[in-house]
Amino acid sequence: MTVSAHSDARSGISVARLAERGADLLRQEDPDLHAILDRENRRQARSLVMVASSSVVDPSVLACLASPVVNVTAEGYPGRRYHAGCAQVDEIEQLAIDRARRLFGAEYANVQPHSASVANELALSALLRPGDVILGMDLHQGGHLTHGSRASFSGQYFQAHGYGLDEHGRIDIGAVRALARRTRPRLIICGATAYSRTVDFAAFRSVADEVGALLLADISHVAGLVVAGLHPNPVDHAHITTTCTHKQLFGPRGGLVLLGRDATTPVPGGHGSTLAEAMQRSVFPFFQGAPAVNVIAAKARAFDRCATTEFRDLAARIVDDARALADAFARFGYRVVSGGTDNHIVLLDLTDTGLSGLVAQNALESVGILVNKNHVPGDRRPASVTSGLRLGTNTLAVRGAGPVDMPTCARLADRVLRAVQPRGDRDFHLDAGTAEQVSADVAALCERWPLPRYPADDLACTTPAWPS
Ligand code: DSN
Repeated sequence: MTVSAHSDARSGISVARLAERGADLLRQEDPDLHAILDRENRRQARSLVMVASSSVVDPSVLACLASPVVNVTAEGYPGRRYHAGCAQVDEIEQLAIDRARRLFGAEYANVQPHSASVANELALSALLRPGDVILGMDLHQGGHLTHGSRASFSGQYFQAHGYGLDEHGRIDIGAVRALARRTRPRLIICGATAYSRTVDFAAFRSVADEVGALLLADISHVAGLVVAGLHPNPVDHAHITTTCTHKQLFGPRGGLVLLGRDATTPVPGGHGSTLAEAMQRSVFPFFQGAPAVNVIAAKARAFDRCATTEFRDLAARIVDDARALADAFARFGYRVVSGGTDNHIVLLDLTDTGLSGLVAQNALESVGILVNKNHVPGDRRPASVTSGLRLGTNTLAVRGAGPVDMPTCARLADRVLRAVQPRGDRDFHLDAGTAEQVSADVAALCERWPLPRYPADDLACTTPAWPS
C-alpha cells in the first residue's frame, strides 16, 4: 500500500478555506452560537482591556487552534505514542519543546499541561506526599489559589503556610526565611498573581537550600518579561518553573513546565528518579491523558513570536506603560499597592474611596473599561467583593498604546470612579452623562488601537459591545 497521497500538496486542505468553511457552516446551522461569538469578537475590539491576566493572541495562533490536528489522539510523547498517525504531531510537539527550551534557556520543557494550575498540581503531586508542609504567597497578599490556598487542592492536601508583604508592599525575604525556618517546608512556591514588584528567585533559592526544600517558581504573570530579559529568569534558580502560555506569552490557554540545571537532580525520596523523569511521568500518564495537540501547535507558534525583537519591544512597552499608569493613578490620588510597579501589574487599594472592588469593576465595565476586583493587603471584604482593583498593561501595549497614553486611560477610569455612587458593596448608580461621555472616549481609543493584525471590520459594528 502506498501512502504517497498523504504528502501530496494537491490533496491537502487549505487552512484558510477550512476556516472560511467552518465559519459559513456555523453561521448557517447555528446562528445563535454564531451571533454570540460574533458579539464577543466585537466586544473585545471595543473594550479597553486592562485585565492583568489578559492578552491577545495573534491570528496565526488562532489558526493553529482551529487546525484539524485537533482530531489526533496522541497519548505519550514524541516518538513514544500509544496511537498511530502521530508523525506530524510528534514534529509539532518537538518544535514546541525546542522553542520553549531556547526561549527560557531550559534543559527540559513539557508543553502538555492543560494550564498553569494543572502544571502546579502535577508538580506538587510528583514531589510531595499528602500532608507535607508547603510555603507559598498568601492568596490575599497576591499569591495564587494553587500556592496553598485552602480553597484549592494545594491547601487541602498539603499543610500550607503563607507569606505576605511588608509595610512597603514588598516581599520581605527575611520574613520568608524566618517562616521557612519555623515551618520547615518540603517545597516553597514563589511567584504571584497580584504582585507588582520583581521576585528575587536567587534569594528564594537560598531560603529553600537552607531549609532543605525544593523551590517552585510560577511565572505565569511575568513569563514574557522573563523572556525579554526584563525580569530575572528563575529557570536555573528554581527546581521547577511553571507558567501558563496565554498571559504574557500571548499564546493559547495552556501550561508549561520548565527545568534548568536541576533537571537531572534526583527527586528526594524518588527512588533514583530525576526531576525531569518525575515531571515527565507526572504529566503523562499520572495526571493527563491525550494532550491537546492543536493547543501545543499554538504554543509552538506563540513561542516563535516571543523570540523576536518585536516581542522584546512589546515587553518593554508593557513595563513602561504600567509605570506610567501607576504614576497617573497616584497623581489622581489613588493608593498604589507596593508604591508602583516593576512589571505589568498596577494594584489599586480603594479602601479610602468608599468603593468596593466589585462596584468599581462593574462601574468601569459599564463604560467598556475592563479590570478585575482584587484583594489588597489587609482587605476585610470577601474575595467576591474585595477593596481593590488589579490592572495590567499586556493588552494595551499589544494594541499599540504607549506610556504617553496611560494618563488618558487612568483619567477615563478616574472619571467613572469619582462619579459612581455606590449602593452598598455590590450595586451602584452611574449618571447617564458620565457613562455616555466615557463610553464614547473608550470607543474612540479602541478605534485608535485596533486588535493587532485582526481584520478591522470588527469595529464597524454599531451594536453596543459591552453591557449597558
Ligand atoms: N490566575 C488568574 C489571574 O491572575 O487572573 C487567572 O488567570
